[in-house]
Amino acid sequence: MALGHSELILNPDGSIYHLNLLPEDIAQTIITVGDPDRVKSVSKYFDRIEVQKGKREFLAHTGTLNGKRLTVISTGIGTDNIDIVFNELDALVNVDFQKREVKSKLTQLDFIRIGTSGTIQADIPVDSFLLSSAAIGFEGLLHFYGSGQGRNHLLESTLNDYLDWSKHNITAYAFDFDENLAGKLHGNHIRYGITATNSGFYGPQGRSIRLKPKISDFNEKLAAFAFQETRITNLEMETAGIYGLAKLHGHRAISLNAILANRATGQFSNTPNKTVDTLIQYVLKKIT
Ligand code: R1P
Repeated sequence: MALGHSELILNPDGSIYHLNLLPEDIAQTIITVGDPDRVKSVSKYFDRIEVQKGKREFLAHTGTLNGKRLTVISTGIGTDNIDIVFNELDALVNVDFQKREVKSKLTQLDFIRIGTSGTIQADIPVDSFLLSSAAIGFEGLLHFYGSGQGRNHLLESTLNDYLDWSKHNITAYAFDFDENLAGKLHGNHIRYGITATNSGFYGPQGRSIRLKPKISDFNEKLAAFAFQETRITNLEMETAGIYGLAKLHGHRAISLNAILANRATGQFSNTPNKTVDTLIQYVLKKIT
């Protein structure tokens, strides 16, 4: 059945509503970054840039590096934006825009997030790199999809039982990374851990400037959770949504974070731009 004009919204030039992109504008390997300014920090390393388009916080550059076609796109902050970016990127490859119908054959995309994050573990230094082996979402995005089949139920139930935060109306969901894609990005200095994603930067990450978070031991409680020899390592605002929506759409995703803050020791990186640039160069070398 054809998708209605209110459901699959296309701009007059045939591009998808928010991203302003045409199907031919994107590559099969897509780097996502939060900050629109980080898009050019990635594409400046491309040999050639063929597409530069954007709308709102969603800026995309597509080009080639060492013969491989790549797209880098900014998502802005938060999983509300991840919902838009992942549904629309999927539609660009898996929906026939002329017929307004889902194509019968799936095109699989590879997503690599290059993000920034704060660790909650005292022994993880600032300026280190962390690959999320799983992500837990407290912000609720995946509760709006029939996502049972793709979730890590054991992690989810073990964590929710341990936290006992349903009394605060907080129930986490959990998804794993794509192991094969992670294998491609592996390196000696990459750390692994479970990433916690939430809906804000202050209260939802246990930060207090003037307002006190309702759960006073939020970070400490997460930091003390152990699951199959892994632990919760860091807090940010996108990875759980990325892992969930990539899995449900049949795509592969991994999230790499430059650790800029250590919430347990109170430190912040003295060289955040250099650290992010080093991570960008590492990723580009690994995937091309
Ligand atoms: C908060 O400052 C933002 O930085 C982190 C968080 O997830 C949030 O989006 O990631 P990015 O640097 O990729 O945006």
